[in-house]
Amino acid sequence: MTAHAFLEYALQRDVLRFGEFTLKSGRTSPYFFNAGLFNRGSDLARLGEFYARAIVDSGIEFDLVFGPAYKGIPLAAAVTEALFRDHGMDRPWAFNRKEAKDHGEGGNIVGAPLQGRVLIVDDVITAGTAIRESVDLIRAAGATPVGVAIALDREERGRGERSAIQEVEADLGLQVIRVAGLTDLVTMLEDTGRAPEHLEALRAYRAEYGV
Ligand code: OMP
Repeated sequence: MTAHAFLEYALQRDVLRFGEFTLKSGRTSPYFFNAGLFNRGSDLARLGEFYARAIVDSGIEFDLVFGPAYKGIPLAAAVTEALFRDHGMDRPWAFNRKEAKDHGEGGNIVGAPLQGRVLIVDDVITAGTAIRESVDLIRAAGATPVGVAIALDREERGRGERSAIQEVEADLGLQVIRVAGLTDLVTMLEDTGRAPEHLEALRAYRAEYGV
């Protein structure tokens, strides 16, 4: 199963770690997914392959891939490359600068003109804060965000009682495409008997913040 293969890879590369981590949302998590540690050429090639497969399987229709600064930028590059290499889909891509620029080419968007149906590529959704910022930015440019592709769905509550993903889908009108989720991780650890000492903590965390 692709999700398990992806999680295996993330564990092997130390991108997925167990311990005690404070999240952006303030929650204390027994695991953390640090996509920045996919820091080799082979990682980008494989990562692009996983995302591209999930995107194509979802059947989503889109005109452009957008990578939000900073971590989304190499992801969007890897994904557009893999969409072309593995699936013959040659799509434009763009990203934003975080800093305002007052000289040179101007503007905060780099790459292809930000227009049409936009697929955002990001690393993780926890409470859904980061994705809202990207949606605002794309709409402000006059384009239409239609979906977001992420590597890991932590399957947590968003701002209210619904899951962050349900909120993103219902409130922002985006189709969420994910390579793997927390349930996949728990199942994989159960099936392989790996990291039994962390499994309990994952279950407890899920009982507290999951949906
Ligand atoms: P939300 O904005 O709450 O959805 O959190 C998503 C962001 O949190 C990601 O874009 C990351 O910057 C960061 N994050 C991770 O990278 N990995 C995790 O496992 C958890 C988080 C997090 O802080 O929730």
